[in-house]
Amino acid sequence: MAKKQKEAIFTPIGNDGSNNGKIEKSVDLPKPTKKSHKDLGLSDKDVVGMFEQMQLQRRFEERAMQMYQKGKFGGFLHLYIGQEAVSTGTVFALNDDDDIITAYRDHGWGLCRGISANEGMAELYGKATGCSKGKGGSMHFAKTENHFWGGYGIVGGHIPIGGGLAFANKYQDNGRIATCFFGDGAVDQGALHETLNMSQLWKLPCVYVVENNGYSMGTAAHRHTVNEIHERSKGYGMKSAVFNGMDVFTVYENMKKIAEEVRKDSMPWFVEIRTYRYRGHSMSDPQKYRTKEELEEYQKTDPIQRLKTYIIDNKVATKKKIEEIEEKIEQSVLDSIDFAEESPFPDDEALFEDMYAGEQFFHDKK
Ligand SMILES: Cc1ncc(C[n+]2csc(CCOP(=O)(O)OP(=O)(O)O)c2C)c(N)n1
Ligand SMILES: [Mg+2]
Repeated sequence: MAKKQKEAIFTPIGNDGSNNGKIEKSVDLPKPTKKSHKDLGLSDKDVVGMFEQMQLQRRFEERAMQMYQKGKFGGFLHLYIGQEAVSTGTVFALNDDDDIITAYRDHGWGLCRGISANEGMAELYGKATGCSKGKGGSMHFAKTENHFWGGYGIVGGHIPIGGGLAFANKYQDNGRIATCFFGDGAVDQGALHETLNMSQLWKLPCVYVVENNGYSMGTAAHRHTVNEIHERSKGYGMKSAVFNGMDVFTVYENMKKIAEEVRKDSMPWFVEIRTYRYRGHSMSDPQKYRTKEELEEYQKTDPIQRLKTYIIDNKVATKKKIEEIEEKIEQSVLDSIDFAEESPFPDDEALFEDMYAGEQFFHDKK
């Protein structure tokens, strides 16, 4: 009797990256909100501010990519391009002193939480004027005084720290919540599940958010994980949501509601925000795992273009005003390159500084 042929575990991808002629959508985008900015309680100024912020993140990274390609700095460089509505909608929805922690795709988050283009670019160049004094680089942007805790390179490794931030807020009874962002590649890491369990048990005020951008390095989400990601919450009896991350109003609307609930009830949430990264995983990625057509499909939903059209069509601001903002941002990013290039590298002694938390505490004890 002929042996039954083994079922293929993976759908084969053509060697030319064509996926055998099929356009495979790696992430299904739920429908965006139909509400206007006024329905959401946003002023015209807020909307223009959202545009400005997303445009800054985009131009900063496009220029950073160019400088990297010119060999101006090295190391890893993971770009957030395409995902800007997630950071921007969230930061507008949260209070300024709510905590944010994320993985290594962190430039957009840092800029949104008040790292200037100068401080960001200098950090990429490893200069002492950078947001992490030039000792963190691309993956370790941070601005703790603005409650942005970085920037972590180990997939899922920062998730318990996110839970810890929420624990501290609860312990200090300060009314703040924590938000912890990570990629679809982190959803099967043990650290996530240990943290979800303890968070539900201890009623921690934390929003755990998967930024599902379709891929974990070169592996599409449906090839590395079973079921719908947001359903992970069920095992912990945790409240959850899934929504579109290519529309800044949708992110704002949902994150605002969730943050209010988390603050009121002191209970965690598990959220999946669906988005898409336009560039490779990092700078050395030939992107054989997806087609040009797939990328172009998602680019049609571009969050910045979408908001720009909304602003002009609804007369929130004039086309001229938008162009002025674009020019201003372009100039600030170009200036940041000069600033980074002219800044000094950290002194040798800096190697021994910032090694331990509470150094000040130890000094005080001496
Ligand atoms: C524990 C661990 N395993 C493997 C890696 C190597 N690695 C770096 S990024 C990455 C993919 C993560 O993808 P995802 O979580 O979806 O985030 P994205 O890059 O899409 O933002 C992997 C496997 C790592 N950094 N840490
Ligand atoms: Mg991913």
